[in-house]
Amino acid sequence: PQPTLLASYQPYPYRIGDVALTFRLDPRTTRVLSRIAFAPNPDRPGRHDLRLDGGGLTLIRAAIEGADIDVTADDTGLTIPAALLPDGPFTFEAEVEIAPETNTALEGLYMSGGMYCTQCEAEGFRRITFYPDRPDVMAPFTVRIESDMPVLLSNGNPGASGAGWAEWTDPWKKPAYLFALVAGDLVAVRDRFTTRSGREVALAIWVRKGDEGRCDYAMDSLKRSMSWDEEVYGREYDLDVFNIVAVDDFNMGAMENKGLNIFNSKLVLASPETATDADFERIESVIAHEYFHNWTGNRITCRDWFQLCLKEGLTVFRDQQFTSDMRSAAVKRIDDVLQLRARQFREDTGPLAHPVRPDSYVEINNFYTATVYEKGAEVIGMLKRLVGDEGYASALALYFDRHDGDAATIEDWLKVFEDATGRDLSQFKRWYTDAGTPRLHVSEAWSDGTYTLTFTQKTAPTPGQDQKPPRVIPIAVGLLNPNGDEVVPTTVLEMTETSQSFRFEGLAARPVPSILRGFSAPVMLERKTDQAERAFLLAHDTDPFNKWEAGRALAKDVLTGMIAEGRAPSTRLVEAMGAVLRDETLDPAFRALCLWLPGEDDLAQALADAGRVPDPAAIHAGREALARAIAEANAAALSAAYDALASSAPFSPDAGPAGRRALRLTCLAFLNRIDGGDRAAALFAGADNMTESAGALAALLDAGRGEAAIAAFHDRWQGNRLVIDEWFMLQMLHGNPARAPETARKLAAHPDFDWKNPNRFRALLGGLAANHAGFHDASGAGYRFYADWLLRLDPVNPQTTARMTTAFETWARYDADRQALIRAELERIAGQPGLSRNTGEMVGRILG
Ligand code: B3K
Ligand code: ZN
Repeated sequence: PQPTLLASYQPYPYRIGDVALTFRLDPRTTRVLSRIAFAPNPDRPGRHDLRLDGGGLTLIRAAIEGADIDVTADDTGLTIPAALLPDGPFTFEAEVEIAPETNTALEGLYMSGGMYCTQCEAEGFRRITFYPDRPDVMAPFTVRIESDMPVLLSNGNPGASGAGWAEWTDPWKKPAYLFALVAGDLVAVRDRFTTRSGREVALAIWVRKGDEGRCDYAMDSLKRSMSWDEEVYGREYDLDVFNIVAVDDFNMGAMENKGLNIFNSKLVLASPETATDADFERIESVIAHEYFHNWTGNRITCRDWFQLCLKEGLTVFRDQQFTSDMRSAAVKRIDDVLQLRARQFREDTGPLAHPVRPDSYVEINNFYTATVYEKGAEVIGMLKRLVGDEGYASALALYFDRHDGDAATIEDWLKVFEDATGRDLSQFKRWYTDAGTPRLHVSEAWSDGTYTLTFTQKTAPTPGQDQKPPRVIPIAVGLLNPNGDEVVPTTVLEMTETSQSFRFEGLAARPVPSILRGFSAPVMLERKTDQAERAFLLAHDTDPFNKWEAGRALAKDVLTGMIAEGRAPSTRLVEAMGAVLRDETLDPAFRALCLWLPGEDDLAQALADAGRVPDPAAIHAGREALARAIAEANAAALSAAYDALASSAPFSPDAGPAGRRALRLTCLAFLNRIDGGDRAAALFAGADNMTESAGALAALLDAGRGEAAIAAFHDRWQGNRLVIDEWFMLQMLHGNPARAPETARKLAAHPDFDWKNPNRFRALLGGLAANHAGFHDASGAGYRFYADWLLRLDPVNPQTTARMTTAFETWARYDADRQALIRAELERIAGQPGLSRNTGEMVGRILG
């Protein structure tokens, strides 16, 4: 297939005045009638054919200005020759037939658990009717739904309705990817919100009967999001209703359709008994994210899909700010950087590396990546640091003012910052156009009270980009004196050259530097230092991110030494961990993060970076050995903390109690290595919430005594799909990794393995891929099993299959045998007749 290129962008030759759609719903033969008012686009003078996108549609009838025309569609759409079109504006009508029941790809109109729902981003609307399915074509929509389903929903405000039909009007012009329709036997949990200018908004979360008791947290998160966006960004909601629908079969997390957000039920439904603290936090942030899209995405959308980061990077940045305000900013920053490194750095240093704004794609759904989302958010964080909080606020005000109603570009975005602050951002723009994570090397010099830091930046070539000119890097630095007092508070150094020095004068003693505070740029810091200095910063740094980072780097040094050189666990680290654990002045959630050892995939990358070939089994064994050493040396403190953190208060999902549970479960994970699972068994028996229940089950599996608990957990929760997903996932992630391929095979044969459901598929197969030592088992059994299932899912659901090929993106790190095994699986997939375009593109890129 031919790639689509950013450089080939052309405006669509027509504009749309309005769109009227009628749906006659039926599982096998849904009729969609459309009436679209077109007018020539003055930005594309001349006469043009009318090209409409469409896929999998049966055309029943098409008409121009009310007169039937004879056209035939191919498998990508239909073209009406200019000769058949009037000179000025005209109306196009079509009637098509589709079969939602057989739509297993979950794109377009499909069915989930007996209800009708839609997913149109990025290019799903063309599976509903013929249309210019591109984000720069925007129009107001009116929708009529005819169905005997009791609840009929679409975008915008409700209009007239009667038995078996309902009408909806969306007054805001929007691109087709924001279209949504839902019809089902649903119940609503309702609430209200009054915007600060006095608009009364009726809020509703629609779920299947029986689920209405698990919507409170989502509703509360929605109201807090609405207030926050008013307070912090001055953005108000703009319709009379805001509807959220939970569906069980969904390819990703959620979707920001105008006025009708559709969510994976995992990100709506929660109660203390069924959801973990991590689930609650994720629900809060995704509810906020989708709500924030109403301004950053919907009111201002993207000109084309290359600009995806315009809405996604910004909306992730906004949801991160929201969570920092609702919870602990330090903990949130650490969590975000952990995710960034685990997913985005991994992507950016491998065969799938691409710019935050890509310039070519075969299948756009393959570009909803950590780079576009999370690195896209980091780039905005850097921009904010460079222009300051006030500069950021005025640039954003200008952005909303200037571009409301537009389909905008990254150039537009940068221009508002330039106009609002007077800064030249031409070099900064490289963060959007150049792929790859810069390595930032630091060296230092000290003489006569002057301390000099010299930085050198270097970015390795990425696919299709050999040259990497220097970028602007904001480096937040603070200096401590040898007593641990801060002598230079956080200062932002602005690096613009390949190599650059910065001097600090008038210091009484050689300082200890704290570099890249708050993780001020998404780079890999390279600095020669020793364990003593890392332990010093862990004890004294005033910047919470760098305090955590020092402990993390220390743990990584120790672990790579243990794994690659057979060194003993470092007593310095073991003691430093004990000190953090006992430091009651620190937030429990922060202490839990400090104690948590780097993951195995992370260690594999660290070893590869150091020029070594990672051995997955040795990594697992090394990490286990260090965890055990920490547990043995700190047994009394861990046990005391574990007991002291027990709570008899009623469950609250708030950050405070959640942080105490996180620390307590971290203590458990260490103690579990020396108590044979006794505490875990007691906790499992007594837990009244899913956080502790799942934590205890994980520990029991790790201790090799999970069997009875696995059975009991399944018995108790077999009616709850989301909890059963967790049940599959925990078994894949915990226990002896050598048995993971076998466990996977056993679970795939379980009657509950409903593999066409993306959550269930991800629980088992995603769980296997996340079990580093199990997935990379030397026999290749993990790879083979995984590839078998990708091949099975591909014809059913190409989008989810393609996304999951990323388990193989790190193949080049490993030894020749594993490389050969992985390549063989990738080639087997690539050679599959009829392989989807989605998976074909991904596998091709991974193979290089
Ligand atoms: N915009 C959607 C993602 C659509 C993914 C299409 N493959 C959810 C979000 O980012 O909020
Ligand atoms: Zn988004």
